[in-house]
Amino acid sequence: MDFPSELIRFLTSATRIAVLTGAGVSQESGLRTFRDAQIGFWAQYKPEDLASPEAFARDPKLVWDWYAWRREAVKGVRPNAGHYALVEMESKTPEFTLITQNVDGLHRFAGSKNVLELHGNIQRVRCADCGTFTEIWGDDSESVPTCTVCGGLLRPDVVWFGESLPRGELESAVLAARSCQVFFSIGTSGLVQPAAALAHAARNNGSVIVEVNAEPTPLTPKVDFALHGKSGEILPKLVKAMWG
Ligand code: BV8
Ligand code: ZN
Repeated sequence: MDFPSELIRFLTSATRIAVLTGAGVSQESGLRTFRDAQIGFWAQYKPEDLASPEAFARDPKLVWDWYAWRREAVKGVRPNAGHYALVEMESKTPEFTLITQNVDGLHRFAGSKNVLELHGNIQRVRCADCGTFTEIWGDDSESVPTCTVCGGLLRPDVVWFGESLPRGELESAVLAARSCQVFFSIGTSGLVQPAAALAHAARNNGSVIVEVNAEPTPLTPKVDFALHGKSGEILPKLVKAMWG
């Protein structure tokens, strides 16, 4: 794949790069994206109908079991070439911020340092009432495990629809989008707010916007460079074209 020489020139001279990733960057590791139809038992549910406080209040066991199933899926996969290309890009860029919507932890697992997890992390579990984090919990198949401190129900430490994003991470992400010279939007359909607004904040700041995605998205008409294909294939080639 040849890249426009103008894009390579921008990237090699940039000292401040911000990247937003979505579930698409983990697809080649074998994780289904959020919007992909669920499989097996879970095919009967839409993710948006499970990833919410209302769903958890209505049927905590069903929601807990969905996350337990996804936690196991994450344990079984490894970062792909796209994750590692972003580690390399970070090592070559003075100011690099990796903002992710993903909850799988694969960017840190691959070695990325400055990672902002806007939607939390599925490997972390906390009490729905007192917020105490825990690494261990009973695994009886009848009920949702409870907090040893207050007896409240345990839940995954992810941001559900209708819940606010972690303030610190969101503020840092907005700062990075507003101050970067190049903003990448990678493997995301750009449908979920407020994460999707970051690309527009970067654009208003005059950043060069680069989209790397398997298919066009609502952002595509507004980007400077649209690289359509698999991030695990495009990103390593892009890093090679930038730094040999
Ligand atoms: C909030 C954690 C309010 C949980 C997730 C109407 C209009 C606008 C906004 C709203 C609205 N109604 C409601 C809202 C707000 C809502 C929202 O945005 N809804 C959307 C659906 C319209 N947002 C919220 O509720 C947020 N909170 O707004 O709070 C508030 C304010 C003040 C006070 C109190 C409350 C919270 C949003 C966070 C939700 N949690 N995840 C979990 O994972 O279980 S979001 C979830 O969706 C994932 O994090 C994922 O990243 C994200 C997007 O899902 P996907 O589509 O799977 O992934 P992605 O978008 O990344 O798409 C995959 C892309 O990759 C595709 O384009 C595909 O082509 C591409 N691809 C696939 N393979 C590859 C590839 N690309 C490259 N290479 C490949 N190999
Ligand atoms: Zn508790």
